[in-house]
Amino acid sequence: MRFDNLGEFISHLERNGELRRIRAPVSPRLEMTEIADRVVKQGGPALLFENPTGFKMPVLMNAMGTRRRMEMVLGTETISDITENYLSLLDQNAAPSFLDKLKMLPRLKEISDALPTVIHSAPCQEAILDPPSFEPFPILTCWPGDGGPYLTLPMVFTRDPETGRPNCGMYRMQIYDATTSGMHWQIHKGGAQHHRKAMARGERLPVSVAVGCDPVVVFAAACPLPPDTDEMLLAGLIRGRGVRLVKSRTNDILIPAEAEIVFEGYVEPDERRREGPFGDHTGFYSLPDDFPVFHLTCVTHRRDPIYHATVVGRPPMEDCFMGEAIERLFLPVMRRLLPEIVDIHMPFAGVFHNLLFVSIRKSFPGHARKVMHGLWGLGQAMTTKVIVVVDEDVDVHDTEETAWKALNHIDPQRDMEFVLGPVDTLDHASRLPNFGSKVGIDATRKWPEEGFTRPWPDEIRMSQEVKTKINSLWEQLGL
Ligand SMILES: Cc1cc2nc3c(=O)[nH]c(=O)nc-3n(C[C@H](O)[C@H](O)[C@H](O)COP(=O)(O)O)c2cc1C
Ligand SMILES: [Mn+2]
Repeated sequence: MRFDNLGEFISHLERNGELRRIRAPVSPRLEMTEIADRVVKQGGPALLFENPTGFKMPVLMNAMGTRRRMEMVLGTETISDITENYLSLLDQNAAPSFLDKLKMLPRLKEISDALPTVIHSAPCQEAILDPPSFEPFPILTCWPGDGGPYLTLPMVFTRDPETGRPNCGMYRMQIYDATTSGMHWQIHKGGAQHHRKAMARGERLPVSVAVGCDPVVVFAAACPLPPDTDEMLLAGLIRGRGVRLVKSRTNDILIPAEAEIVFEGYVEPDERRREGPFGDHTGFYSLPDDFPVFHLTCVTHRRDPIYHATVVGRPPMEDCFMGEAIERLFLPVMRRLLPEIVDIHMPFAGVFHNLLFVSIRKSFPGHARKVMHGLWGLGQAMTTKVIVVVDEDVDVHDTEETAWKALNHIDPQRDMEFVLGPVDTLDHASRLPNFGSKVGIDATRKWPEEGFTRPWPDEIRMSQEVKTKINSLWEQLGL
């Protein structure tokens, strides 16, 4: 099942009993948060608030808030299928032999079908709001201590000022007034990189922000792709059909033609303004800090737009399920660079940057430490605070099993690898913003070649003979 826009996805959710329409008036100020938070924590449906108090358009929340709905978004039976599906496509980049190329021919078509196409008349430009303003939109104030209302699912499009290459990232935007907002791209992200280049040239950076789209496009905006890799191409690969783009009205940025709402504008090179606090996906408020400022110059939208939002906070929240899908999707990419990786898992409580479990096929002394450093050298995994490396017999998706085996297998002083380096902007405990310490825990079996000469015990398991005997007795025992 593929969707061209948010409306088609909503209909699909509704036909499958995955959507609840809420007719009662509910305020986007705190009230929608309280409802969505309770529903996501019960594994409940997507929510369409049809009567946001004080606003005319409906608000969609919790659309991707379960594994099942994330599977619907990505068009896979199970989340783990994603890994298999994209592995072979990604394999293309690995200098294939001639025979491999022949085998890949049908897949090459898949890639060309996935390229974005540019059209000239688009649903997202059916209406123009004059004068441009954020005010008609039911933008949520999520938590009581928040600095204001925030766009929480914006797809922020920029172009590299030197090469013209596009980037799309999801960076929250705090509304300051009718035509200005914050632009919370953290310094490690694509948008921030484009902004640094614009600053070096002393130029304004044009920015277009889409809200609401085919959920694959929304998901792609949150994916940690390498720099200069187009998020819209990834969306096209997952959709099996290229994303249709259209030029923004007031700048040269291409935006998804099927978006619900588009905010066009720019960010000045040197302007900064206090942003925050914001009840964040760590479950804590991120502290106020200075961030770039977005100036709104034009608003276009569909005739009857749907405002798409999420709320983040103490996990599990909707972003956890997006993160889980990202974990599955990027596992083959990590394996390509670190082939000894068997599996990885980031438990929700670790809010992605705090904790990563990785199982490896250990083949040489110090291998676990090599993998930690490899992970800290990979894109956004660079900010992982705690990496736990285990042997391949550990199911990293089973947090109890991982904790049990890892804790049994470590001598803390010997097995911790402390490093200093970049940490997540949302880490409120690091000694400095964006810079601090991280730890890797080598919880693999220790080898004599690593200086461990005591015997290593076996895991306790009953013999198959006894098991079979007890199986045959079992019914008789009435237990
Ligand atoms: C709901 C949600 C909100 C997010 N908010 C931010 C944010 O405010 N700032 C930020 O830098 N990243 C945020 N992220 C993470 C980025 O979208 C993610 O790191 C993405 O890879 C950025 O794209 P880029 O690699 O092209 O910069 C958010 C992700 C989600 C799912
Ligand atoms: Mn990017």
